[in-house]
Amino acid sequence: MKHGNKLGINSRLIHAGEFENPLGSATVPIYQTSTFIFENADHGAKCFSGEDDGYIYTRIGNPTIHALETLVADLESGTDGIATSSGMAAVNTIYMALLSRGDHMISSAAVYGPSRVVMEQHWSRFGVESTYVNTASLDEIKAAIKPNTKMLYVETPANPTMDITDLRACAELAHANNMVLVVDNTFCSPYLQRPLEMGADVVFHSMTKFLNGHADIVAGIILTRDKSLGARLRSMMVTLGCNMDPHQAYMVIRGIKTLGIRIERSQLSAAKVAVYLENHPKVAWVRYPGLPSHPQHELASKQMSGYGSMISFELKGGFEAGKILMDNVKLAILAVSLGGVETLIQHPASMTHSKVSAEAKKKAGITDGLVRYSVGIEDVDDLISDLEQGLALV
Ligand code: LCS
Repeated sequence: MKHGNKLGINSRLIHAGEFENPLGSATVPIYQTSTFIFENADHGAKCFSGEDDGYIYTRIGNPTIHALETLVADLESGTDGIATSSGMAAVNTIYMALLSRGDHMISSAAVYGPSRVVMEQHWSRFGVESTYVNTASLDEIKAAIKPNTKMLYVETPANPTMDITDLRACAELAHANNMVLVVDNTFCSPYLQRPLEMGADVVFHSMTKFLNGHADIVAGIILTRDKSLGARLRSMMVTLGCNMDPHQAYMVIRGIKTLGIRIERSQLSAAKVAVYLENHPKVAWVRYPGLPSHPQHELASKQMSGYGSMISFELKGGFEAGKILMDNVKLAILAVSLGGVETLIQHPASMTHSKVSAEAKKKAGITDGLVRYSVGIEDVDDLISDLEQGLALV
């Protein structure tokens, strides 16, 4: 990084990240290779021993992927970035690297469905215990701590309830109790929230969402601010083989360049859509961190630099009414995922969170009627007209 950390975030989105550039290319080249040539046998041995930092094999490291890893590490104020094939690959790399048989983790009850389901259904088979609480309440977290608790895992804002967890307070609590704080920062991206700066030990993203931003790539990344923790996580990713592909890395680097302008535009529209929905007579409630009615609006204002573009709401007619709306919007796309330039609408209870048990969904506040809306960068008047015509049919 030739400019250091002094540049503003919009400049760093475009110029941060390290890559070797012998030909002076203006963008990061795609090193589409599985393996790298050694100068001689001694050089090969030195690359493997770590004496030489030359590239060996793309699962272990690749210049295009390295450019992305150093770029996102810079944006998140981390020392290490470890790119993964998907957000779920990042989740499982973290669980496997940092939890062992007999360990216990505490997680936000409202998290992306599979992040919870993989722990409850699979990591439990290897002797890892987990408890799910409302991490917006420090008392609930404290009550769940056991002698073998090693990890506090939070998603904020949470998918899909938009609950906000106090990251600074969680970091303090985790460190006082010998736990690592892991934060899923997917809903914010480093543009709006940087958990490592607030004391988190590990941050990760589904880069499928805001960072890439164009609904054409599935990708993940893990960030830390501790070199030895970074080395443990990298070694696990390499061993599991859930590395990114160089072309995928190139696409995400390309998407990140416009992260700032995409977020600024979509969150401006989200604020207007949230107010429109809150004032609509057929809407029961709206959860958007920027609305004063959000229970943690003040906390959101303290730890996020903007309120993002994710909205959850429920219609007075519950699930049946939500279904009519989802089937009748014409501009918003009925699809899972989020954080892209296109507006998406989906039903968490039957889609993204369908594998979470009914009881767990209830406890986490994922009601049957909850509709999730990811605001893109279309004209906001068109989005509101689209909702208006859909709501008229409810
Ligand atoms: N964390 C969060 C907060 C997510 O929203 C997702 C995916 C993941 C992790 C997993 O990332 P992936 O492997 O898909 O890259 N969320 C999705 C969603 O809400 N709809 O479809 C996928």
